[in-house]
Amino acid sequence: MTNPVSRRTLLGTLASTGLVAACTRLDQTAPASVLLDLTDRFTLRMQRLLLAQRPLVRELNIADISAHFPTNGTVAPKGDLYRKLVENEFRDWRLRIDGLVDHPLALSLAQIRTLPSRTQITMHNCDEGWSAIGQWKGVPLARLLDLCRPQMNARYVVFHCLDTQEADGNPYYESIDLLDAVHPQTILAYDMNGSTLPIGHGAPLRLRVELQIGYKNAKYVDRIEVVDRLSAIGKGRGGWWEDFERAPWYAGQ
Ligand SMILES: Nc1nc2c(c(=O)[nH]1)N[C@H]1C(S)=C(S)[C@@H](COP(=O)(O)O)O[C@H]1N2
Ligand SMILES: [Mo]
Repeated sequence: MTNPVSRRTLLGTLASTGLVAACTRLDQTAPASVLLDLTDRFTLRMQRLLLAQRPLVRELNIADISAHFPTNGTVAPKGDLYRKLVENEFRDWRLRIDGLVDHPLALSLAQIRTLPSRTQITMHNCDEGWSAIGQWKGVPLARLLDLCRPQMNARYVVFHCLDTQEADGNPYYESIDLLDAVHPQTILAYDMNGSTLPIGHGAPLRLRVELQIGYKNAKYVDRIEVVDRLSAIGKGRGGWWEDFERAPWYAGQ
C-alpha cells in the first residue's frame, strides 16, 4: 500500500488534535513493538514542542536580592554523619551519581567547583505563601549528565538528600524529568549571594530548578540517581511532599 502521509506528518496532526488514543485503537493490528515505537516518538515530539515553548525564567539584578531569604523545611540535618561532614567543611563528602548511567561518578566539592558554572538571580516561590530573591551559583545539571552519560532508558533524575523530614523521619527526596534536568537554569548550587551556601539553605549542594516551586528545590543533595520510573523510590510518587502530603509531582510555575 502506498502511504502518502509520513509518520512525522501523522504525528504532527495527532499532536495538534490530541487523537493519540484514537490512533492506538485504529492501529490495533500492529505488533506491540510498533505501537511502543510510535508512542515513544510521540512522547519525544511532545517534549520537543514543550521545550521550544520553554524560555528561561526571569532573572533579576543584584539590587533585587532579598535582604532576608527565609529558610524552610529542614534547616540543619540531624545526626552524626552531617555533623562530621560540616566539621570537616565537606572535604570527606562526595556527590554520587549513579543508576542508569554508563559512568557512575563520585565528585568532591572541589571537583564540582572546577566544572563550568552558571550564576543566576531568581525568585523562589514557596507554596506555603512566601517568596524571596537570591543569587545562586552552581554547576548545570546538564553538565553532570554529560559526564555520567545516561542510558537509553533513562527518564527521571532523583535527588536523595542528607536530611529526614522532622514530621515523620522519612528521608527527603525529589525528582524531575530529563527535560527539566537539562534546562539551562537547572543547577546544583554551592554558592548563594556570593558566599558558600549556608547550612540553612542546603549545604553542601542544593538543586535550583527554577521552572518549579519551592519543595522541588532539594537541599542537602547527596546522591543523584538516574531512573526509568519513579514507582520504586520512596512511596512511589516522586518526592517526600508528593508521597506524604499529596503535593503534585509537577510543580511548574
Ligand atoms: N532536603 C530538603 N530540601 C528541601 C526542603 C527540606 O525540608 N529538605 N524543603 C523544601 C521547601 S518546602 C522549600 S520552600 C525550600 C526552602 O529552601 P530555603 O530553606 O533555602 O528557603 O527547600 C525545599 N527543599
Ligand atoms: Mo516550600
